[in-house]
Amino acid sequence: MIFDLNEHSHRRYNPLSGEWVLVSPHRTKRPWKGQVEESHPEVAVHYDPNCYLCPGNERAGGKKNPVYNSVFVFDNDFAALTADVPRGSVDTAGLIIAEGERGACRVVCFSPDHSLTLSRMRRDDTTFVVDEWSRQYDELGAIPFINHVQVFENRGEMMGASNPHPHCQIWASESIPNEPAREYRFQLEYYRTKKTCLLCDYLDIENTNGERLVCENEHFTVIVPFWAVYPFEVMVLSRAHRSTISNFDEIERFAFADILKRLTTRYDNLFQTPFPYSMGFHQRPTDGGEHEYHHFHAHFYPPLLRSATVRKFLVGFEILGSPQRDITPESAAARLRELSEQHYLEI
Ligand code: H2U
Ligand code: ZN
Repeated sequence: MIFDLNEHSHRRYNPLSGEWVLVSPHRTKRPWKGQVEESHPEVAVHYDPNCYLCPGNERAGGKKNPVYNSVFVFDNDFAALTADVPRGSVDTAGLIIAEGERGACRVVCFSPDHSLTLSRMRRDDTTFVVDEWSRQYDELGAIPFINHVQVFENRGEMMGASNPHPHCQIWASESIPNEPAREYRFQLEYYRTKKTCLLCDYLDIENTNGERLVCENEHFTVIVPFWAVYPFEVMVLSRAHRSTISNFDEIERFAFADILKRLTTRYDNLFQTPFPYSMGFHQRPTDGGEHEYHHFHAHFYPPLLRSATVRKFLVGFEILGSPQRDITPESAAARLRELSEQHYLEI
């Protein structure tokens, strides 16, 4: 028997995290109903008087939103990280360890229109959001004690988003969070050994092969990574070696808005439903270092598996052993690739 990635159980290595994912392709031989949920397009509510993110409304903390007409940013009223934490640490025998952590949390409303999503916003309007992400990275990163800026969006109730109004969060912190810290370490090791960028080299392989490509434009490529854990997980990579959004020029900022719209439209079209996900950007640390080894990318982690209601849970073997997947990244990419870039609600 000859080892075949499409047939035999195997584990795949994630060179960004040093972890393995178990892939069991034969399990997809279980009948696939190709089930499409009935879509229930709700009436679009452009303004919701009870939404704490809509223009002019009062937020839970008592502050009032201005009547904004583009992007709107505010300090999170329930910030997980604040600037006023006293310095301090605990270390008992190297086993009970804690450190004070300072930071800042903000909320970015993408649009005054309560009904919109990244998939349905105009590219020009999303470009204003990209501009704001860039400004926020620079502004928060310039605070002396901030060493990392994490932009992320939780979309959909399934992912714990508190509100459908199009928005994301930014958590800027003193220390570098686990996920980016690990990626920096692996990218740096690769850069030291090979003298090239890990993700530039990876992108070259994916471009030659094309099996895991979802869509691309002149400046960005969307792929289902070889080591993806979530069924329709993707990475958005800048084609040029950039390390932050604030390194993008004007054309790249527009191209980034374009690729986000195209990807999220494909996602929504997959099960004809607003597709839930957590996404975020990994940009270089803001500690003043060059970090030339780091390559800008976005991760999208969507939980849906084979319909609008069947989701993947990381349970059992996955939280006690290793994560596992049935449909291969190659077949997930093929499905995303064949979808239209015209949103199902706009046909
Ligand atoms: P999520 O939908 O990803 O939970 O983001 C909403 C954030 O908005 C959340 O972090 C904040 C919550 O703390 N928030 C305010 O800052 N003010 C409010 O009035 C309600 C929610
Ligand atoms: Zn709203």
